[in-house]
Amino acid sequence: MATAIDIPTQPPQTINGSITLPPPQPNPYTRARESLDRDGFVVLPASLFPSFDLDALRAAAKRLTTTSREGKWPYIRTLPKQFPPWTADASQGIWGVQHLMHPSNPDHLTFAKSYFDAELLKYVAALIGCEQGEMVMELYNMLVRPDHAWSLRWHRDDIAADATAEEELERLGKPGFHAQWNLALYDDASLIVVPGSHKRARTATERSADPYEAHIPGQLVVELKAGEVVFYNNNILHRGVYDETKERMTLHGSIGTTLGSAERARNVLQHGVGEWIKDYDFNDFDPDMEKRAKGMRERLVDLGKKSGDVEYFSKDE
Ligand SMILES: O=C(O)CCC(=O)C(=O)O
Repeated sequence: MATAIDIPTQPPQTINGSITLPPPQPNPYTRARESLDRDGFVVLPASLFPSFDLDALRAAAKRLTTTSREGKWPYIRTLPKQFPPWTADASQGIWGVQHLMHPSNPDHLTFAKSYFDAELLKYVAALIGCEQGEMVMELYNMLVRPDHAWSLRWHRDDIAADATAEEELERLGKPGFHAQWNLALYDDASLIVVPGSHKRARTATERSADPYEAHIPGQLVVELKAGEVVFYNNNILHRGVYDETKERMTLHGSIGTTLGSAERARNVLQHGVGEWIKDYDFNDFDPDMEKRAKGMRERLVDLGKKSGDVEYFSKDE
């Protein structure tokens, strides 16, 4: 099981009346980046994000999940399909809700406040290695408990299962140019990763394993407490294993950077964000958030213009 990295805050020590400062602690953003680079994921404690309003987010998440299960929200991840595109047909059940910030969602601002949260964006910039002014708005979706027991196969988000070891290494050697995270609104142990696998080709065991193999050597269940955030490299070997009896409402976001826009175009636009983002109105945001959000939206629209048509990653699965 993974636990959140500990960000210590030590008070000054007093010895014989004089104050000695504690040894300097590494900056928390740097520490998070080191963990992500080393392990392929990093869990951040809820205490780092005091501005997340979990009660408001849960209420908004419940409303949209109910609407989605009733077939009244067309942007859903449907069973039994792992990759986009998904249809709007909820009759076989859902495992995700897409486009939380779509302006037709009455609660879109509640979700947007967590997506454009100033502290979250500081971590995003540090984890990607870019400036705030280079960040690009991408996806904000939600992963929910499926209507029956279900799981995703082992995969890397942007490398096909039949890639050769050379192809895997070539892709893994390039920067990801984005950050992807899960923010759990309820305790969540659905995500399973193989730490360190974001830096190497699959082993012979991993390559020949059943796609739904229950135990891959070294695998680790990422156990999130409500309010915790896991950032992970989306090309780490991972899967989702879902318990239909346990409430799951985990916000699933990604943010990119202009440094890598061409690389990211397919990943983002295959989810259909381009259809509504141009009309997005940020006027209800507080001025700082409005500025951040508008900049990130503009950069996404530019990316859409440059990238043209996009293909789906794995259309039929
Ligand atoms: O359920 C999860 O946390 C993992 C989701 C996932 O692997 C995916 O959407 O590709």
